[in-house]
Amino acid sequence: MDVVTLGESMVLFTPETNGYMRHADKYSSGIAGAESNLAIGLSRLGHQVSWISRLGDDEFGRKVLTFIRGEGVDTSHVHFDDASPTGLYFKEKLTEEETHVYYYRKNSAASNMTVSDLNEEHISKAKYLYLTGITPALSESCYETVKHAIAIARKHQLTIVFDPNLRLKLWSEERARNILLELVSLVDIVLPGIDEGKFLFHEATPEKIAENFYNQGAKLTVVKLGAEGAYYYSAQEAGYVAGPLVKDVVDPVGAGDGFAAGLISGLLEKTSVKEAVKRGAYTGALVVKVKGDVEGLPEKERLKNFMNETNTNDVYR
Ligand code: KDG
Repeated sequence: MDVVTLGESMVLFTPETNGYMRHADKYSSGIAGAESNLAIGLSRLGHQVSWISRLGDDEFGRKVLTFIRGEGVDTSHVHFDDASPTGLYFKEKLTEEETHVYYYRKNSAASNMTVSDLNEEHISKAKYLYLTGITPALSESCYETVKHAIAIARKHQLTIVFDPNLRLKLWSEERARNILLELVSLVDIVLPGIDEGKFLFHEATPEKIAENFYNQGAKLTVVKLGAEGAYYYSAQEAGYVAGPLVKDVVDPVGAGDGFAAGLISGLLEKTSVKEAVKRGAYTGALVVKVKGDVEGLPEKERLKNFMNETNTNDVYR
C-alpha cells in the first residue's frame, strides 16, 4: 500500500441550471469528499491507496462505495453504519464565477467515526498517511480518530501529509485555528492554500507563511497559490513553481485534492521536490477544467502529456 487516508465522502448534487437552488428542478449527482478525491487521484496515477471511512447503510452509502471502489481504491476498511445516514452535499452555482456549497452531514455516519474504525496493521503497511482539516471538524470523535491515526503513523514511520482544508461552515474560527495548528505540529508535510496560511498565522506572503509552518514543525510546506502555482519550503530547499496557463476554469472545487495527488505521486516516485510540486500544480489545473470534484483527475499518461505540452503561467520569470 502506498497511501492510506481517512475522511468523509458524500453524495454531491449539482443543479443543472445556474441561479438560486430554490429554482432548480434538475440535478446531476456524483460523489465528493476531499480524502476520497485524493485517493481517486492517486489511483488514477497508478498508486495503491486505501480510503477508510463510515457510510450510512443506505442507497447513497452504496453509491459512494461503488464509485470509489470502482476507481481502484481499497475500501476494505470502510464500515457501514445502520444508525446514521450518508452525508449529502450540494454545489450551487449562482453564476459561472460564483459557487456556494451546502452540507447536509450533521450526525452523518462518517461524523460518528471513532478510533475503532482504525486498524493499526492495515495503516502500518502504507508509506504515507494523508489527512485533512475537514475530518477533525466533523465531531469530537473524528478529531480523536485523526489524532489516533497520526499516532499509529508515527509509530510505524509513515510520512504524514496534511491539508488544512479550512471549512468554516463546520466549526468556529477559534477552534479551527487551535486544532489545525496542533495537527500541523504532528505531521511532516503541510499543503495549505495561501488563504489558510493567512488565517493561521496572520501573514501575507508565501515565504512568511512557510516559515511559520516550519517553526510549527512541518518539514516540507507547499503553499498553493491557485493559478500562479505554488511556493515550497524545507530546511534544504525553497522556491516557486509556476502553474500551467488555464483559460477554461469550469469548477474550482477539488483542485487542492488534485494538487495533493500529483504531489504525493511525485514523492512516491522519488522525483525532486520541485518536480513533485509541479505535478501537483498541473494535476490541480486539470481538475478545474471539468465539472465535478473528481471527474477531471488525470491518468498518468494524460498528466505527462499535459505537463509537456502546456505553457506555464510565467509569473516568476
Ligand atoms: O476539497 C473538495 C472538498 O471540499 C469537497 O469534495 C467536499 O469534502 C468535502 C468537504 O468537506 O468540503
